[in-house]
Amino acid sequence: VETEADVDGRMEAVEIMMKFDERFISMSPNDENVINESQLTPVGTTIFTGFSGNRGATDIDDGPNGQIEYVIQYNPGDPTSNRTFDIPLTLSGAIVLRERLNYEEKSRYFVIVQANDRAQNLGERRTSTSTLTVDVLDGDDLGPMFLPCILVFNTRDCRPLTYQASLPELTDP
Ligand SMILES: [Ca+2]
Ligand SMILES: [Ca+2]
Repeated sequence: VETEADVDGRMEAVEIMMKFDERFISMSPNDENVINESQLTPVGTTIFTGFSGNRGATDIDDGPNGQIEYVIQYNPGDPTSNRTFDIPLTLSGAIVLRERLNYEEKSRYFVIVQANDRAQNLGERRTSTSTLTVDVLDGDDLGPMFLPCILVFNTRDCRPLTYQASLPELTDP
């Protein structure tokens, strides 16, 4: 005969199992990180390591369920942010510049970084996101230009302007 206490005990066990089985991961308390980066920073430079070590997300599960990897997500509100930056080593979380910055074109990026654990079943992976704001600092990268300058598409060169000089015809006295 099953008593009420037995049922209670079983429920409790189930609750505890659920609690310890698979937990959500959470990003660092400062879920808004802001860095400044010069527009002259070379492509390939590591620009942010704030998620490395134990400074990023935490996940207290054991085994793969507690291992964290980081990926940059597409941001619909800032569609170029995920191709301008990259996380080549997902376990390190270090963010690397992948495309040139151009202060004159775009001075701020919102990079959505997702942390996920490595549960074997992809569908069971838990995730958490954090936003890295990258403010681009101006650098001295411009050439001389005649004004008005109409930029040639995708370059920093001006479309050649044509000038016309009219010289009065010289007549012999
Ligand atoms: Ca987990
Ligand atoms: Ca500049």
